[in-house]
Amino acid sequence: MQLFTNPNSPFARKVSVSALELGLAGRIESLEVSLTPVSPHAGVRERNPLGKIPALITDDGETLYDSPVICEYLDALAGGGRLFPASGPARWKALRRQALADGIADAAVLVRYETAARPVPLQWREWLDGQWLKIRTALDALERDTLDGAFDIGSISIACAIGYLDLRFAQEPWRQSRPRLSSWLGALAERESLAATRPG
Ligand code: GSF
Repeated sequence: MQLFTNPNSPFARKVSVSALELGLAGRIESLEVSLTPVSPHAGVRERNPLGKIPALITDDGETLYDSPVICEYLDALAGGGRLFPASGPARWKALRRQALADGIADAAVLVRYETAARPVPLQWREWLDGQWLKIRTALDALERDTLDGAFDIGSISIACAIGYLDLRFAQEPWRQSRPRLSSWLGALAERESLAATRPG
């Protein structure tokens, strides 16, 4: 398999962490690319019409995207039910956590594009504030979440989204008012798959 990826992408990191956890990393060749909406990558666009990473080319020559689909595919390849609970409340909890964390990462990536790629006179303050409101409100929800010991696609996604915040917005003091989330994440970050894929 081949994976269009970048070490600083929170979504591609979800795939790398999942592959390591499932013992599949050795079967995936990384194709490292850099891209933004204003500097697209032709090879990625050929495989993913949305022009986004991660995109996985399977051994059958199919391309899969986006990160939730790729991670669930890898889980199935490894027998299923390991990172994606098969059914019941645990499944919906993991999927909702993934959705919330991916939403944080989506908003953070948009803020990054607006501030790093968009010319300063065109930047829109209220729109940036709107993205930060999503991020902060979602972090507050995670602080209230019962962050149990389950290690699944939910916890992987949270670790990757917040890892991206720490990479790009190190000045954001999110830990100050969220001690539970902070200590939960501190312990999780020691895990081999997360330590090995730390961005930056
Ligand atoms: C989001 C992927 C994404 O935004 C997923 O895989 O879960 N829902 C998708 N990827 C960014 C790179 S990043 O992680 O910073 C991307 O490919 N951006 C290029 C673009 O044209 O938006």
